Amino acid sequence: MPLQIVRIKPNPAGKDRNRYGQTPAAQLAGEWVDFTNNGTVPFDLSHVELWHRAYHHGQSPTWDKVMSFRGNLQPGRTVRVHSGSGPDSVIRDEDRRGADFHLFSDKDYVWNNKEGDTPALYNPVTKVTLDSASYDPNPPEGEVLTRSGDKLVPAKVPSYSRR
Ligand SMILES: [Ca+2]
Repeated sequence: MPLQIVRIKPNPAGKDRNRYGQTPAAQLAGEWVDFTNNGTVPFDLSHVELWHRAYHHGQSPTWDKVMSFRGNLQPGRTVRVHSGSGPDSVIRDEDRRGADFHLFSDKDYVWNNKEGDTPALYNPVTKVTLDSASYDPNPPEGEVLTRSGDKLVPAKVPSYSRR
């Protein structure tokens, strides 16, 4: 499939909530996932949805829809879906780099820390999963995970393996 989930920052650095129990918009926008059109022709996003694994107390996880899209994604272009509602001006430079389009899910934090997660691109008309990739529980804080096979993994080499 030309559409591929390529990167995710599931656990932005810093506290999830401030001391008033609120989430600053820039902090929320620091949680994001990227997908790219790796094909050679424009990809129609009008039947594409982004989903994830939602965990509920004591129950099996379910698939929950994060958002849907519209328009055509040109070859080689990357969409970044930020958590929260923006506006665009709250996106920090580090969270802006590396993507061509920035969208907001209009949701609170989406990507699980404790349980890990599986971003999936789904076509609800054909009921085909276009792409999905998982990451392990407890992703490092502030880390961008990159695609490797069917996983999203930390890019940095752990210091203990550098001897
Ligand atoms: Ca998270």
